[in-house]
Amino acid sequence: MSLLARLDQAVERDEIWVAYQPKIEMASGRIIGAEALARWSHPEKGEVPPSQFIPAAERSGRIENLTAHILDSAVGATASIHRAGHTDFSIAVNLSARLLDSPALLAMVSSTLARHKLAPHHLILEITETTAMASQDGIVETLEALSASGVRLSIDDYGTGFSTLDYLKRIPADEIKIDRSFVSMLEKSQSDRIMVHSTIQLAHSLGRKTVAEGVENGVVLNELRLMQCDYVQGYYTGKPMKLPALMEQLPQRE
Ligand code: G
Ligand code: G
Ligand code: MN
Ligand code: NA
Repeated sequence: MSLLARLDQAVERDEIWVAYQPKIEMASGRIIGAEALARWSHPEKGEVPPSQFIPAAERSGRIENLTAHILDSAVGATASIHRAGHTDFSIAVNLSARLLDSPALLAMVSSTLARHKLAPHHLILEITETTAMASQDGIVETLEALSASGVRLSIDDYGTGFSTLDYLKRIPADEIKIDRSFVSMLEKSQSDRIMVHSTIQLAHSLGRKTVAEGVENGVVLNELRLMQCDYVQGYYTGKPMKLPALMEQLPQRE
């Protein structure tokens, strides 16, 4: 059976699950949230990477169903983290460009939050820079409606889209995630260092927060601290992990 034909079943059978990568606040060193990353444990093919099944789901009209499943898991997990006492924890979920056209998106998001009794500002939706850039009026309206509902928005893969800066004004983003291709080169490349530093300054002057992705060592972490980057995410501060492992890393209550 093809990967695609198995996708609906995979959702029903819970073969598709969510890994959580910690997001660290630079100022406190605390885990203040996580990014939800889809995983497919296929019974025959083993671990199928999202770079394979997400595009397949997009092409075949299955992305809405798949995202509903991932969003439900991620928001449910966050509600349980809140019940364990970590009430400022927030969750970031990746949103495919396709979904921004979907009239059902807003209802999907708000019903999921309501079902798990999670306040909207604890959910961050990540859209890639390429999606944000191509934003036609319809998409901007969808993003504005999401933002007005209290959900936060993040621009993912920032710096990879050969963009004009114009869209940064138009998209109500709360946060910019600097792509790991720049972050990983911080140590060695002067031009990447300048790129990252000026992105942080630009974001701050527009009132947005910054996240550096792909932090793989302490030298890079320290450079980002000097640049006053707000949050970091990367293998050095935490790999994507299952929910119980993430919960173990959160500070225990007395
Ligand atoms: O975790 P990993 O490096 O394998 O993820 C690869 C890519 O898959 C990342 O770019 C990530 O944004 C994307 N991805 C992971 N989970 C989801 C998801 O639930 N929805 C969408 N649209 N993309 C996802
Ligand atoms: O494209 P997006 O930012 O949504 O996806 C994040 C992807 O980056 C995930 O697949 C995650 O596994 C991967 N990732 C997270 N931290 C690191 C890191 O420090 N190094 C590398 N190479 N990949 C990372
Ligand atoms: Mn992402
Ligand atoms: Na990214």
